Amino acid sequence: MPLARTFVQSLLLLSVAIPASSAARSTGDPEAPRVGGIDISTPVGKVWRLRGVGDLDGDETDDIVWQHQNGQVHYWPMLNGQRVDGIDISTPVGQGWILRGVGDVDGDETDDIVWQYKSGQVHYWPMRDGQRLDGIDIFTPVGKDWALRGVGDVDGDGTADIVWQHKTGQVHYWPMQDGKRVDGINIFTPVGPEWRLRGVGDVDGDATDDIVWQHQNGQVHYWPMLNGQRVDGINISTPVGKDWTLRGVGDVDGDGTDDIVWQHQNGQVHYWPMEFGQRSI
Ligand SMILES: [Ca+2]
Ligand SMILES: [Ca+2]
Ligand SMILES: [Ca+2]
Ligand SMILES: [Ca+2]
Repeated sequence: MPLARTFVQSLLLLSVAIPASSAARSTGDPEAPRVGGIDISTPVGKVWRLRGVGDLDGDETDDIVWQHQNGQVHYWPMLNGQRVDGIDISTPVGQGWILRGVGDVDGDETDDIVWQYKSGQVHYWPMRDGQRLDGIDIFTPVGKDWALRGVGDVDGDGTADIVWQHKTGQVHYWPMQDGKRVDGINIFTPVGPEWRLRGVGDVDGDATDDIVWQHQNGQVHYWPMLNGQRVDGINISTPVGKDWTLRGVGDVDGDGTDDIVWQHQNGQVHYWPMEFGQRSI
């Protein structure tokens, strides 16, 4: 896979940590009991993996997207933050494909399922009414040193963008239009390797998706985004232990602000309703 020179030429090596004053509050102490948040009924076993959160059926509430270890993709239509059904999606892909994210990359107002083949070719399924309509390749001029981390509208133009991270840490996105990549743009990345990019979604409700991080100590943090660039870095109160994993960001309760979706090591799915970038419960 050829490496795009434009990416490399513009790459900046950045490893400046977020100042301790902004990173140390309310850390995810592994001994701390979970506080607040809402459980979602989780009638699935460990053979299913929670892969993403997005509105596959176009009813304006984001759905929870799963994949079985045999490959089968499945989703839970959500209503008011609870699961109302469980529906299989036709899954004509082989073992080398990884479901990387969910977002409306073609701008038709239904979220699409984004795949990548073994750290190479990116591909998406346009979705309608919760079913797959097609399978379309997206031009992928990146090498294996880039990881596809999330899908969301970081530039606020109404179409979801594809968010990458280089092994050096640099965050980068592809603005998308009609399911096609139209550019490749670096995002200023003042965080070190102790932070992990966990998801993309509009947690502050300003209609631009934000980038959600988690520190190795558990602390959740987000970058409010504007026109594809980071405008701040804000901690979110994180009273959960290491037995919870941040799995996705999406509006599962349908109030117009994306929520943070977790899964416990025992399987239980849970979410934090968000309001203005902070937990409301
Ligand atoms: Ca939905
Ligand atoms: Ca779409
Ligand atoms: Ca966009
Ligand atoms: Ca936002």
